[in-house]
Amino acid sequence: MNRRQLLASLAAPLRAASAPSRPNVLLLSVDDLNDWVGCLKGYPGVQTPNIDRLARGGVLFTDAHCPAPLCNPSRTAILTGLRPSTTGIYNNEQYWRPNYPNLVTLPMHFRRHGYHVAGAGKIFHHVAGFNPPDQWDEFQLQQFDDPWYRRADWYPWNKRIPAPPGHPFNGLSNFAGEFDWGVLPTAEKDYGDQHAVRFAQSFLARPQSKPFLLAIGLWHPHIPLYAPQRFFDLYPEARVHVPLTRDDDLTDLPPLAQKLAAFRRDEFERIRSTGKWKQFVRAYLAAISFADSLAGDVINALDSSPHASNTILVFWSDNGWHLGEKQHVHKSTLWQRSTHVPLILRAPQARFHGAPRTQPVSTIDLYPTLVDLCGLPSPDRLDGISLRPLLENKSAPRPPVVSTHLPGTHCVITNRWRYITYPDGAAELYDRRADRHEFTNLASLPRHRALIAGLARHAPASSMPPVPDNTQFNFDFKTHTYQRKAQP
Ligand SMILES: [Ca+2]
Repeated sequence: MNRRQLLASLAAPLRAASAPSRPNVLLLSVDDLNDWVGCLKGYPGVQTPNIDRLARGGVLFTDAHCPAPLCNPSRTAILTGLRPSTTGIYNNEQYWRPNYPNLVTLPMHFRRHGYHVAGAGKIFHHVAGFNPPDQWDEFQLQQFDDPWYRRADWYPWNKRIPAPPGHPFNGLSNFAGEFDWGVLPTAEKDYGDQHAVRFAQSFLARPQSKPFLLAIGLWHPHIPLYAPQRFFDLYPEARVHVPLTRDDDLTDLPPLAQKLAAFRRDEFERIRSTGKWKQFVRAYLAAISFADSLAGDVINALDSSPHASNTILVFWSDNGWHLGEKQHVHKSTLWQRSTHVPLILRAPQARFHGAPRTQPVSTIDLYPTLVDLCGLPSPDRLDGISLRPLLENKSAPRPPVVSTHLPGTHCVITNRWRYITYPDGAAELYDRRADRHEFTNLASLPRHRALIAGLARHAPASSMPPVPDNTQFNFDFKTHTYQRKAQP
């Protein structure tokens, strides 16, 4: 071997080793977490040290919103990259797979392009039929804090056990099953989400021969608001405050908005009339800090792993949550409480990091962003827009953000305004800068006519009618197949 050949033989493996390899992706999600996070300042005094630390070390999007304010439509939109108005999937009772057998979701797309794709917990909606096994190379199903409550037909993998003594722990008997809160009579390590955390820890500790996409979906702080005592201890009841609300807040809402606010109103009325509003808020805070601790365990597992320097980490929530604002204690509305969510992206490219990005963005932008950052070809249609330009330039312009609840029921969000439109032509308009609680609907003021016309142009021009819901299919969990029922 002459010197030239020797150099060539030495250079070849060096070139191979330094060839750009695709980054890994860790998608870390929580459920029903609104902006009550330290770095988003939604509730002064909330304790989320792990999320805040991630925000400081990555890019915090301070004005991120969900594509739909409810679990299944939001998660389906984020993971398919298509809005509810594109797919016709608006509620928790619509499977995506039998309606769109050929749809390539985010995990599938990565799988098809050489990634090892793994997941645990709640990524797609958590009921059987929403999470086809062909999405994943490996998947660990959601384990619940309250297995006694879980219906056998919806959660066939769940081992049913009787409710523990003391249940329901909020002291309100016959209070809608899942709507409970308190401390479970169990060790912290036995809460349901810990199974997903352990899956992440074990996965990340292993060397991987291919680039990977790992999706870890935490249930908390979704109801039931169960958390270990130490998280309740962070919030002595005397120091907890309920959100600022106004008794006349609903008087300027159009009828369809009144209807959204009234959804499950009975639960809020009961919490308030039994003097438990503050306890309910406290339980949400405890569940948030528990979620933060669990998220911290996953982040630490990544940071102490061999994959730390080549993994894009995205932290997100599927939708927000009301705690009495607009006389409402759920989601499924298009106000700030329901649409505003935490979104943090930490990329190996540290040059992206630093100043928070304040332009409104949507979590539906995640699919195109990750495809872009990982150098994968883009699917034919995605409704979101890559966040990469905004990562590279914090002043990059962005179009207004749209969130959709029902056909023809959308909000359009800009830095300054929130415009909500209903299929009957009614509207709401809020000045987000002057009225952050969205108390005053300005839509009827003639001086805003041109502004409203401009915002309305950003709402989807038409909405796909709802696709058939689960009652139209026989679903078999063992074979994961769907059969359309005969039409009458
Ligand atoms: Ca949710």
